[in-house]
Amino acid sequence: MPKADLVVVANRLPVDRIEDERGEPAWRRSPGGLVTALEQVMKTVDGAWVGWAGKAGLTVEPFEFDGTQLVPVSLDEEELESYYEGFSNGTIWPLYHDVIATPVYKRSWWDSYVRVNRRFAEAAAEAVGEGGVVWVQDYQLQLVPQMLRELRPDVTIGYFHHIPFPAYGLYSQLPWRRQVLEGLLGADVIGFQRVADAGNFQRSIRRVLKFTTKSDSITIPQPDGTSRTAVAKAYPISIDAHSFIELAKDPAIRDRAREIREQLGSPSKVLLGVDRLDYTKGIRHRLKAFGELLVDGKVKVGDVTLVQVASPSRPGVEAYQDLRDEIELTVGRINGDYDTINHTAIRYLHQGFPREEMVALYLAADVMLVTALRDGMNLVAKEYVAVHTDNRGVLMLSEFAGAADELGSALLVNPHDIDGMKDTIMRAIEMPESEQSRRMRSMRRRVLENDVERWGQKFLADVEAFRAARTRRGED
Ligand code: GDG
Repeated sequence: MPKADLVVVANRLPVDRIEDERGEPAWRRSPGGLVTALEQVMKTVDGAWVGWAGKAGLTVEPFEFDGTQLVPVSLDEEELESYYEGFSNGTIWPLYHDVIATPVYKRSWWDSYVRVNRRFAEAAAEAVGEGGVVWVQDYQLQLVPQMLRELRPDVTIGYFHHIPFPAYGLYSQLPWRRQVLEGLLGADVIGFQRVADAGNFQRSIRRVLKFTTKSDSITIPQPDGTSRTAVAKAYPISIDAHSFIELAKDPAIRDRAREIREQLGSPSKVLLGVDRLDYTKGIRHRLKAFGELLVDGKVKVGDVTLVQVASPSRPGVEAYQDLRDEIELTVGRINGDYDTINHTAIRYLHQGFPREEMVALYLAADVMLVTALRDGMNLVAKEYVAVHTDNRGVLMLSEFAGAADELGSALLVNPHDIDGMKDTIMRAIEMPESEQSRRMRSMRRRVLENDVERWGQKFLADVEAFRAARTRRGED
């Protein structure tokens, strides 16, 4: 396999394994935002992507897909339980989302996390060319930067953290807090969603490792008495706004949006929630606020409908099974009390949909409800804004989602304040078109200017600066 100049390392490869028409295994590009984000960058360089192929026990040799080398890392059933569902999604995910659910600290999960991170680091070390760049993605791989640095000191390393980084008071619970920080500090550039996340990270560095930080820079003492510098700062991720706008212009999708409203019984207002079924997303709080508005008689079935898409997520993790039960009980109760033969209060869909249908739903919705209790960014908020080319529609956005830093013209809410949420839902429903337009215009400007391509360019430009400095040192 030729060595790559840029290697992306992520938990998942950017492809899904499917069966073609003849029943033969084949690969299809997966729809995620990260894949789209990096597609452009990868096309212009000799790129490779290291990641899990999505099926336990599957061992596949590296192969080329659309001009990129894909390097599958194999994970068996046990590792998926301990590294992925266990340490990543049962320890780190709840801890980093402000312990909304209780993190579980299990030593066997940690051991597996170390082992699997090493496997990813070795695969990346193998794939990258002399003096190349490796870009590590997200919380499942926090140890990879340092492991890789030890294997390949010639390589420049970036790491991007897609979820929040918690305040020190919470982070310090982690029994392996030192090892994780040392793992991340193996990178030259450590990117976060919000300025506050970068600040939390730097504070943990000062408290746990006693290293000094100044502005975005961290000074890391080296064994030989010298020191090196790493940068930790915010690079808010975004969406491929133009591809969403293209879909929003498609007459078939616009027709579908009209059809959705008709099929809901033509209510005067459609409210929408789109989330992975995850306890961080505040779906229960949203349902509570909406349910109380029905009880209070402030909204009437037939007049207002809430569509809630909750795409299936992490069914192997117990907290997610419990959450699903709770949400479905609540939806069933509300609908049981308020539905009529021809209208529903909440159209609940525990399903994934093609992107075209998601855009039709966004277009059909008068109000988008993003009520996360904690969220790294929340791309749904940005997607809703991007497709409303007519500047109609209202975004209600949790102040605990990273997107709130950029989308200050949304109706910002504290999802824990149910009365506040109820008032804001009513304000959204009743908002005059002139105000909708003023707010939407300003949000769209932000999203269109700072799209995902720009995000990738900014991050990689900072990584390149480190690579250039390394080359200069090498030449001295
Ligand atoms: C993590 C961080 C951060 C959802 N259901 C369907 C579907 N989606 C798409 C949405 C959106 C994406 O999935 C979800 O992105 P979010 O940002 O809302 O949330 P996470 O999955 O939690 O992502 C988050 C993100 O990483 C990026 O850094 O923003 O904070 O938690 O694009 O549209 N897409 C389709 N069908 C569905 O049913 N096609």
